[in-house]
Amino acid sequence: MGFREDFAWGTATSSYQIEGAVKGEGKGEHIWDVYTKEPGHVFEDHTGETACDHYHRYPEDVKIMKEMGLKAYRFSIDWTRVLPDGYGRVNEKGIAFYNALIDELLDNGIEPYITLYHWELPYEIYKQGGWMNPKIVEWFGEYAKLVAERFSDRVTHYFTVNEPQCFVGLGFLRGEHAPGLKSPLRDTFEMAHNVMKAHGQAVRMLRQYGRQPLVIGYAPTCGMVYPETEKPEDIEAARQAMFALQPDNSNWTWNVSWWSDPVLLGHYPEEGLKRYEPYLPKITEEDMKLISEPIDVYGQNIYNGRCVRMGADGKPEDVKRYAGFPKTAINWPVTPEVLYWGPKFLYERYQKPIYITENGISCHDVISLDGKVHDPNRMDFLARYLHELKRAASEIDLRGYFQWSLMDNFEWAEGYAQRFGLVYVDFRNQQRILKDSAYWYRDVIRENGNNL
Ligand code: GCO
Repeated sequence: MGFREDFAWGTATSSYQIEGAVKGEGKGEHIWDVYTKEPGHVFEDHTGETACDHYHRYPEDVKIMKEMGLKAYRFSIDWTRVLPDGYGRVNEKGIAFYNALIDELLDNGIEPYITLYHWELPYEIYKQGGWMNPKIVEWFGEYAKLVAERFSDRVTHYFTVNEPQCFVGLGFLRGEHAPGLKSPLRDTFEMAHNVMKAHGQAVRMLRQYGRQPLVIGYAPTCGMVYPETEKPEDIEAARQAMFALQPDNSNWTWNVSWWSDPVLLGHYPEEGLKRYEPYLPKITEEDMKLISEPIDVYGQNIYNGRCVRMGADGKPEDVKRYAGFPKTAINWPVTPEVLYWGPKFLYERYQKPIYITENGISCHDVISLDGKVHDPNRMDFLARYLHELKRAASEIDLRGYFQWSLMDNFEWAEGYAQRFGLVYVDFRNQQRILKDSAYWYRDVIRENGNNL
């Protein structure tokens, strides 16, 4: 028992975080291009203008992936690199770039997994209302059709939208990510509904225009929940808490069921329909049919979670973390149990094969005097998390794991201050150095996780 023979051991990245080349290649502007130009939005006013210069250095990066023995690589397409306005005119240079990357991956025996939307909302569409404009459903579909037509002869795995919780919540509700808005709740529920419709439309287009049968999934995120003990009542408490709504409306998007029940089960959670009633847009049967267009696999980005137990009142209660609880450089708690309980609860509820589409840690990595990058904290973190995942792999249909991230990159509002990579990037000169963890991960892949 353990990981299946064809388990997809991979790493993940996203376009704006690594590509660079934002000018001169026919790319249009998206909300992050615009947002990062204004001082005060990102740590020390960093931008993704050059990032890891992956656009020019992808052959070297694929070579590194091969050295690490990766079986799979999850990357995203920048919508505005292929459709500068989000619809209409196609930028052939952008298509050529992704074609070259895909070919390089395949030549090196690495399976490409494409994410359609990792937050690059075309500025042209944003000006027309962005996710508030119902036309975005068609526009996103047009983009998915183009991707299917141009890439699906070679790429069979797709994820539609990445972390809607974050791009709606941080971008439009809390104002911490592009475009930096604090919109009324009513608007954010409308956007969320359109995001899910756009997801459904993309699924339809990928199926219709795919040049072969495709494997299509969704890649949401959220904090997971795990039980304090394995007593049935604590497990039940964790299960309930995992799919519950946020107590606080000002952070409502941080939730699993509102985003996944419609897509996988075809309906919004009852409790939410009641609680959010004053803020909801018109929801039709036809909408729900589109949103729940069947998908093949379920992707989930998992970083950490809360521990709960069943309280004396029969309701889940949080278990307080002890003083000095382990945390990462970005201050996230280290909670390996989420890689067992998270996929397990998700599989139970949604009955779809699961991919962990992201999981990883930021550390204070430095180049040591010996010229290497030693990152014992990352190896320890991954060993603990993957050990839990291995247990899950013996119980549920688990297809793959994408470590976040291949290399250090532009960490949104944190700029380059957070290093999540298995590969160190020296942003002064774009030198790549495999960290100790990259070699450690290579060994895990080689053994198919049997050494965990
Ligand atoms: C995502 C994530 C990544 C982050 C990573 C670390 O949405 O997929 O935000 O882009 O870099 O999760 O925070």
